[in-house]
Amino acid sequence: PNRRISSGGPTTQSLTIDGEQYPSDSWTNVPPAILAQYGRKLHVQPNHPLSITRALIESRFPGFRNHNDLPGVVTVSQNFDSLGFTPDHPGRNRTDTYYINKDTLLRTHTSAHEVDVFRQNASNGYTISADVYRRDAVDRSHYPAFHQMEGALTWDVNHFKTRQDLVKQITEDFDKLPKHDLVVEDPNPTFHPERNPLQEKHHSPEEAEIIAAHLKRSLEDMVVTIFKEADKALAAAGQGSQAEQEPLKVRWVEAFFPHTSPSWELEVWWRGDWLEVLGCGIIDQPLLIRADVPSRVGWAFGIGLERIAMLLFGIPDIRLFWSKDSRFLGQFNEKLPIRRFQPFSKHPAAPRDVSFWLPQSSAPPVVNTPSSAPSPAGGQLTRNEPSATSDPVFHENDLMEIARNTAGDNVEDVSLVDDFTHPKTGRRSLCYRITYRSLEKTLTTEEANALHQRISQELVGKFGVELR
Ligand code: FA5
Ligand code: MG
Repeated sequence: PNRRISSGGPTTQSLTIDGEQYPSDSWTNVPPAILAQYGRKLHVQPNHPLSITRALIESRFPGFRNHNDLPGVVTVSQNFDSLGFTPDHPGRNRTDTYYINKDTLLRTHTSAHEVDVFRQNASNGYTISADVYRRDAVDRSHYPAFHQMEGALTWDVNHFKTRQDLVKQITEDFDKLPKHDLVVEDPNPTFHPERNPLQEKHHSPEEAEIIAAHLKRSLEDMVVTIFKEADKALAAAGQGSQAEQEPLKVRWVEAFFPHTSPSWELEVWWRGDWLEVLGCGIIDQPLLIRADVPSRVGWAFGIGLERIAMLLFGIPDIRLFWSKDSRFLGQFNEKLPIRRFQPFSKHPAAPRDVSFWLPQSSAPPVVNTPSSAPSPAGGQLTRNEPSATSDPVFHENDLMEIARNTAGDNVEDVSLVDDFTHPKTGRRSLCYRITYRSLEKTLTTEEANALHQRISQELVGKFGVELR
C-alpha cells in the first residue's frame, strides 16, 4: 500500500486500512508506526492482560450488550460532530488527532460510536471496547495507541407513567448496586454551572442527581473490584496486601466533555500520584435526540483500559502491553486467578537532553503543565492549541511523535525540563529530556546517542529549530 513516509514528509495518493483504500490529502498525518500497530485488537486477544481487564469490567455490568469489534476508521462526523464538538474544538486539531484525510480519521475515543449504538436502541446498557489513537505525551501512562471501554446506561422515560416513577426506578436500581466501603476523597466536587449545566430543559435536578449517584456508585464498584483482585494477586505472590502498601484512594474531579453534562473524571492514587482512569457524566440530551432516542436519559463513561490493567496486574509501563515477548505474554492466563506481573530485569535508562531555539515565527508551543495528574490525558478538551492549518509550527506532540517514530518503544519518557525566553531578543528556547530505555535489553551508549542524534536532526529538518 502507498503510505506517507512520515508525518511531515511527502504524501502519496492513498492509504489502505482494513482492506479499504482512502485518498490522502493535506490533512493526512498517520505515520507508519501507528499503522503498524493498527489492527492488533489487544482487547480481544486471548490471555492478553487488556482482554482479561475488559472481561472483568464487563462482568460488573450485567445485562449490558458488549461491542468489541467496531472498526477503528471513523468519520470526522462520528468522532466529533455526532458528539457535539464545536467546529473550533481543539480536539479536532491535527496536533492531537491522526487523520487519514480531511473526512476520515483513526478514532480518538470509543465515544465515536455512541450515537450509532444508541440509534440501534437494542439494550438499556452497552459497552464498547476498542483501540483508539491520539497524538499525545510520551511517558509511562500515555501511548499513542491505547484502548478504551465506553459504557452507557439509559432509562426510557416513556416506560413510566410519571417522572416520579422514573426517579423511583433509578433509586431502586441504585439501591441494588453492590455497596462498598471505599474512601472517596471528593464524592461531589462542585461544578461550573455554565460550562457543566444540569440540563434542566430536559430533566430535573433531582433526576440528574440520582443518575449521577448511580453512575458514580457503578464506577466505584468497578474500581473496588479491580483493587480486590489486585490485592489477592499481591497476597498470592507473597508480597503482602496492597492495602498495607498503598491503600486504595480515589477522588472525583470535575471534567468537561461536549457529550456529557455535568461531567467528572475519576482518579486513583497510584505510585505516589493521582492517575486519571476515566471520564464520565450525564449524557447530553441533544446527543440522544440526534440518535433518535429522545425519550431516554442516562449516563456514560469512557475508561482507559491500560490504566486499569496497570493497577490490576501491577504493570509499570504502558509500552509493555504491545510486547510480543513471551516473558511478558506468558505471565497472563484468563482461566487462572489474576497474578501479579513479575518484571523481567530492568535495563538501565539513558537520558539525553535536546535544547533548541524555536524559529522566530513560531507560535508558542503547548507544554505539559506540571500538574499532579498525569495530564494531558484530558487535554483533548482543555489545551489551547494552534489551528489545524498552522503546520509546520512546532507543537510538543510533534516531538513526541518524532521520538516514537525514530526510537519506537526504546523511548520511555519525553519531558520539558527548561523553557527560556531571551529577555532582549524575545527568542524562546526549550529543553526536553528524552529518556531511552529498552524493555528487552540494555541500550549501549552508541545506540542511545544514535537515536538522539536522529531525533534532533528531524526536529531541525521539520521545524527549523536551531539546536543549542
Ligand atoms: C474521553 O476520551 C471521553 N470520550 C470519555 C467519556 C466517555 C466521557 C463517555 C464521558 C462520557 P479522555 O480524553 O479523558 O476522555 O480519555 C478517557 C481515558 O482514556 C482517560 O481517563 C485515560 O484513562 C485514558 N487515556 C487518555 N489518553 C491516553 C493515552 N494517551 N494513553 C493511555 N490512556 C489514555
Ligand atoms: Mg481526561
